[in-house]
Amino acid sequence: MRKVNLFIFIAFCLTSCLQNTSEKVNTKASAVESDEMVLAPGKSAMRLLTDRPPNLETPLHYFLMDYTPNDVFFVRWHMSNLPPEIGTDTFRLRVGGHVKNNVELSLNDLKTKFTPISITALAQCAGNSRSFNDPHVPGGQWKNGAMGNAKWTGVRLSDVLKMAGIKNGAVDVSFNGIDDPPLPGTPDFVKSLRLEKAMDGETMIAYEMNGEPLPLLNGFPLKLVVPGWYATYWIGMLNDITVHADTFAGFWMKKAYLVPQNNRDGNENPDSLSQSMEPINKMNVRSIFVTPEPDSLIQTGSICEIQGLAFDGGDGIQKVELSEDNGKTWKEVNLDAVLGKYSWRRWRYSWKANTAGTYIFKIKATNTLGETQPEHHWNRSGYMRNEIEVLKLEVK
Ligand SMILES: Nc1nc2c(c(=O)[nH]1)N[C@H]1C(S)=C(S)[C@@H](COP(=O)(O)O)O[C@H]1N2
Ligand SMILES: [Mo]
Repeated sequence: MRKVNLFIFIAFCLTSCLQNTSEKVNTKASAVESDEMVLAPGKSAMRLLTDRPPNLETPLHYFLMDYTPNDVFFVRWHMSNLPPEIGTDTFRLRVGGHVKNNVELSLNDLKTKFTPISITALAQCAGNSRSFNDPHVPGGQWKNGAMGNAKWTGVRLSDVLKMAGIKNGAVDVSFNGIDDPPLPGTPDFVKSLRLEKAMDGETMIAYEMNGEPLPLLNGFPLKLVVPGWYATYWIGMLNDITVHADTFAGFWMKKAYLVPQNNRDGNENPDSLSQSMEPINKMNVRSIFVTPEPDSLIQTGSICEIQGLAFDGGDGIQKVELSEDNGKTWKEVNLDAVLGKYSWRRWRYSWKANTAGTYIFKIKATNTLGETQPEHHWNRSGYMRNEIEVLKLEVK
């Protein structure tokens, strides 16, 4: 298998993010819209979307595990200037801006001066599953593998902000990582949260993922973890936190990662696009099939173990229903134990393939708020996709 080196200091190609206002990756210079599998540093075989910047997708069968192994956890970067290594002794996290004391923390400070916490949470790219959109939308053509479930260990963001001392009148907190734009003039990837969200006691700075330091390609040494929110906010290689007395107006908050305003499911009509947009935030409810894979051949009379995942923004999955007759009738499937409110939840159903024929299965989750999935889902950027999934199986 081809090995790829994803770390560069000089920009070889014009991968200007300015043209890419959404979750887009450059599909001309170095992208492959195929199923090419590659070995990237620190990673096992993954599907390559682009190599500069690195974008790698997790093969579906790993979703038969409760936690996604670090060596196949999806990778999504906007900027191609990534350092090939980061010195653990010299690394510092800076906290500044509208605070009483500027703070500089080493990794050791974070591990010794704060109470550690662990949260199991699903990281899902806002553009996960974009390739299935109809009409087609430009951007990284992800299948369902731009997500992963992990146990994150680190410190509460609120504890770190309290150490710096927030001044009265603070509104937003912004987060930046070590990665840089390939060209001057390209806006650096900086995201922000409202102060209340930053202080909620769950938003955390993680130094471990599944009990290990984060892989470099997943944001070593520190990643902001915003449980229940799309992973665009989960800034990797985090080394700068700035508190703002005004609304933070960076490119990646004002021009990119926007969804139709006041619309929980993110749906948009292609013929009359929404006029008012807002920054994407909490994940909507969703379920997917993991096994069998589409168009699998099933033996007549056999028991077919159908398995998949369901998840939402942290309100909790209430039920998952499966249809074997293209949506005419539905029955509830069995749910595995809850691993945490921000985790995905695995579901399974043993189906007896009694009679030969073609079967169209559908899967639909409902959360504890009663929110469920639409028959059709689309928006201009291909974000928040949660259309009811269809699986076709042949029984022979
Ligand atoms: N520093 C930095 N953090 C970042 C990004 C980035 O480009 N740079 N991309 C974001 C997006 S859009 C996603 S989906 C997640 C992906 O995290 P992962 O690569 O560890 O899976 O990182 C987020 N954090
Ligand atoms: Mo993303």
